[in-house]
Amino acid sequence: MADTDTKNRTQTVLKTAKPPLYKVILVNDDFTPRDFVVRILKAEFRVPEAQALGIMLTAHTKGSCVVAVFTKEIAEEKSNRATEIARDKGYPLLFTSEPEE
Ligand code: TYC
Repeated sequence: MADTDTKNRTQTVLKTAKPPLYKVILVNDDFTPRDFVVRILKAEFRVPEAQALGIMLTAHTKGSCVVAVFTKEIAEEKSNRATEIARDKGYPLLFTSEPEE
């Protein structure tokens, strides 16, 4: 009997799903000084000066600009933190996050 036993040799290969990514978006307003926007991009998102200037100008002229892409949790954390720092200084500067298409 024992030698007629069969074994199910089907293997399940588990693939690690990649976490969905979220964009952090900088939103334009009429009140926050340009140099403050550049400073916060450098300090909170580790963006180099020239790139920070480019992101700020794009948001300023087009209404918004993608700053960077992170996992959901990090994107939300960073946009909330940067927005709060601006609020503390009395500026209406807004960072939001949304899923990448
Ligand atoms: N529009 C602001 C000004 O003219 C500067 C600014 C740029 C503010 C980008 C927010 O996301 C922003 N002072």
